[in-house]
Amino acid sequence: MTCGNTCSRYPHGMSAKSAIRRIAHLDMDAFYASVELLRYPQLSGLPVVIGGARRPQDETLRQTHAHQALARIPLEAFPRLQGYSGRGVITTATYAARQFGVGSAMGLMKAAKLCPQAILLPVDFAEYRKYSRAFKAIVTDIAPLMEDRGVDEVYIDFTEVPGGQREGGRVLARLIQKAIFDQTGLTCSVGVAPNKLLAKMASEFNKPNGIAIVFEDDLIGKIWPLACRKINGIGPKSDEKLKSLGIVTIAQLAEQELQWLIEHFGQKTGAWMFAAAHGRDDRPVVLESEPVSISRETTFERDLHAVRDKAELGAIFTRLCEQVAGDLQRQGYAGKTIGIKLRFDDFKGVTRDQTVEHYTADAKTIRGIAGQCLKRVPLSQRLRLLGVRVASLVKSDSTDKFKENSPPAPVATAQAATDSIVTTSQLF
Ligand code: TTP
Ligand code: MG
Ligand code: MG
Repeated sequence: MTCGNTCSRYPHGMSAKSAIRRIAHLDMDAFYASVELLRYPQLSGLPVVIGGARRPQDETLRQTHAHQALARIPLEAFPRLQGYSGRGVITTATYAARQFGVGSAMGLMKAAKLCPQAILLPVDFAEYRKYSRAFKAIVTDIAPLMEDRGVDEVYIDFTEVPGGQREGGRVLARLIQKAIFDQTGLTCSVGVAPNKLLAKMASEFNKPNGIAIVFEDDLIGKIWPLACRKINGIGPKSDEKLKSLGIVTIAQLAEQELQWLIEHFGQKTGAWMFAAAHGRDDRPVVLESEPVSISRETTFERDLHAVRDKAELGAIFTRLCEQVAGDLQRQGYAGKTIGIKLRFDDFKGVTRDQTVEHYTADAKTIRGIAGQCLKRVPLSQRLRLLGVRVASLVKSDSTDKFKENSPPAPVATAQAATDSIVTTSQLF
């Protein structure tokens, strides 16, 4: 007599060996805002936006109420968006604020028009990093194979974790969600799927505080109706191009022949798009995630013009390159894709990059290449922001003086690079 299902940890008599691949993507809900609400619980349920530099009224708030517990500061004492004037940008907003149409990356002045009553708090990165480390430690206590994907998200391999297969991963997802909430007071959303690509999409399905389970069979019903833009790696540019070719949904993308996609997007991207549209992705969950790019950017005090403010702009540009070079050297990396990011006075953005033969972490070299990138942008409009980014990174000690043929780190793939734009843009 065989032992059958009853003594197996896996459903349907499945052995550990044949356990199906279950990958989770966990993303914290309204992360910066939720961390702020831990110290100001009186703001819960209210529209709150986080962004901009610390202002005199923020200091007043803290000083006037220093003798009180922060949780007892009356609502009237909090600064509102109304009347905001300045150049700050929203990092995130509570779900209550999102109902008014405000959200990440929007200028605070625009947000003030949409939701003047929203409470405005300045960013406190140190606090967010503390909670970022805390929630990740809780995850690895339960499921050790975790990949850090930035301040508020991780991938977790559920496949071999006890209970990781139950209800397609829902039981373990619930356990992790509860442990994070019990120990930090923060909520998160989790998607569990056969791979990272689908898990990342699934984690958004039931936000906030939700869980979504996706199986291979769900591709047609749950994934194909979505817009192509929902695929992590299809950015605004590729999306525009797809739209111009008449492709809006993932289903439409999946209808295309591999060869046709390669003709339009090149071998690498075309093949990747084809696989993604069919829900295929075999990237492993890696414990140590290397940074894919290192960048610095600055928003000017006033808009600058490339010709009229040439000297000032040049000095800022050089400083950014020096800072990026310093970051690279301190962290032990060199890169060979140098890029710039500009935002014009009308908030429109543009990026340019160039990949060179040799890896570098040298400020002058970066400045030279970034300068060439800048020449490829029409600069008649005034600028409000300038950024410099170095990507295609390798560990500098793993390179032979950064020679071209040094093995690139495994992270330097098209897809990882796209992931990192999201991650590093949060660090700007
Ligand atoms: P997200 O996970 O994209 O957003 P979120 O956690 O605020 O909200 P959601 O519930 O939709 O996941 O980003 C995590 C944090 O990164 C966010 O709290 C603030 C920061 N961030 C920025 O600073 N700028 C940005 O443009 C974005 C998108 C995020
Ligand atoms: Mg989040
Ligand atoms: Mg996130």
